[in-house]
Amino acid sequence: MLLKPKCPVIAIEEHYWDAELASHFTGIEAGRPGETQRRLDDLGALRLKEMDDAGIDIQVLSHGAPSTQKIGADIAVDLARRVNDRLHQAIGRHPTRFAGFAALPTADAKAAADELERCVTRLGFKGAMIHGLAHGKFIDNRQFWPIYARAEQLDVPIYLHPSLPHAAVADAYYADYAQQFPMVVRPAWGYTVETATTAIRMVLSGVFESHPRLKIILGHLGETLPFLVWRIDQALARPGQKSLSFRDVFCNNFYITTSGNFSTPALLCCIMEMGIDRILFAVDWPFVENLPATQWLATTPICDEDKVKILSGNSKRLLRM
Ligand code: GRE
Ligand code: ZN
Repeated sequence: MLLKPKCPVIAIEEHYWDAELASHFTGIEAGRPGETQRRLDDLGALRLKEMDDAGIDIQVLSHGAPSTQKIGADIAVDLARRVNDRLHQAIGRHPTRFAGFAALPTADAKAAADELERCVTRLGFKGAMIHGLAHGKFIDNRQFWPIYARAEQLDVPIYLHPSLPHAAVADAYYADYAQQFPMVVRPAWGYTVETATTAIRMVLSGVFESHPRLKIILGHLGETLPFLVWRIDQALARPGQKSLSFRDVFCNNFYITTSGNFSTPALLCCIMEMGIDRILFAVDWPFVENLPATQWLATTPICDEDKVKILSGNSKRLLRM
């Protein structure tokens, strides 16, 4: 086995499950098959053993999709508080091994901003995670901007995580193949398209003009955007459009993680387009196993100093750990 440099390993897109929150869902959103669900439900021995076996020191925990993004304000505002309080208790049982991202009741953006502040200032959370469309809307919509204003004020990032595509999209784009290839709707492609679209819309919305210090994290090596940033930037700079530098916003306000995408060519592309300081280690456990992630990073053809930045240096700085 290749030795990794001596440094802590912090993984920042690592999921768990809250039974009360999940009781509001049906189908695949209510729980994942077998072993995956057993791991989502575990916040103790099994999780810690799989972290230890792969050399992961700390998981920054977040709920699995769709979290609180499809629950109405009447329920979600109080529910998110209980969910975050329970996560806080779980972190308290292993405070050197776990940290957390908050679940936010996006149905009421003011309440979501207040919950973000409570979670950061009172519970020590590192930011929040939002999963896909919120209540059928893309989250660049102005109704959600109070959340981004507060995140900027608190200087914590918002992690944009995939969730199931809009039902009309799933039907028009994937129905022909969803039976034979259920993953095509999710991590194989559907998640990526939906999340990349959200990120592009965030840039187009002007939210980074109003909130220039807003920080957004994308998983999965940036949901294809580092590969496409040149083309998107060039196309949006053609005449006849509102003035905007896509590259400036993408490379200044966004961070990306290695979750579920352990490709060396893709990583090198990300480093070349965004710089080493914007790339953070993540696995996407338990949807993806820990060991392939740490083994892969150890073998990447980058110097130890850069590996240290990815494995924990960048998250120490961004998440103040
Ligand atoms: C899921 O939410 O079900 C999921 C992920 C990431 C990869 C695979 C997967 O979040 O099924
Ligand atoms: Zn994930």
